[in-house]
Amino acid sequence: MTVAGQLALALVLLMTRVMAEDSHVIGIEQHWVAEPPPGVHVTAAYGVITCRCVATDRLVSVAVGGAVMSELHATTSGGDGIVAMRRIDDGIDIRPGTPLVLEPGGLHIMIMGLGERPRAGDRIPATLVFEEAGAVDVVFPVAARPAAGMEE
Ligand SMILES: [Cu+2]
Repeated sequence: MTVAGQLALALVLLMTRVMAEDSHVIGIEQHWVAEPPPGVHVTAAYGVITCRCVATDRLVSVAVGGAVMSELHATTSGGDGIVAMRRIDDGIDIRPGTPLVLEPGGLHIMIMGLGERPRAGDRIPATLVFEEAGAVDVVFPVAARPAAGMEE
C-alpha cells in the first residue's frame, strides 16, 4: 500500500472511531418488553445499559411509544417475603464500566396505559433520557415472559 493509501486508511479508521464514540456513549443490550397477558395494559421493559463515559451518568426518565405513562421502578422484597414496587423519582446512576441491569425482580421500566396490547415479535420505540448523554432512542422487541419470575 502506498503512503497516501495508508494515510487515507488511517484517516477513515480514525473518523470511524470518533463517530462511534460520539454515537455509542450509551449502549443497550438484551433489551425486551414483556408481552402482557390478554386484557392487561401494564408491562415492563428490561435490558442491560452500558455507559462509555468518564463520569457517572444518570438515567432520569423514559418515554415509551404508545404508552400513557412510563416510569423507572425498583422491585423490593421485604424480610416478610412481600414483593412491592416503588417508583424511582430521582433517576438511576450509571457508572462507567458498570452495566445498569434492568431485569424481572429488580429495576425495570414500568409501562402503563398501552393503547394496544403488545405481542411477542412487536417492536416498541422508546426514548431513554440521561442527564449527560441526553436522549437515546431504542427499540424494544416484545417477547413472552419466561414461565418463572412473574413479578415485575
Ligand atoms: Cu413496576
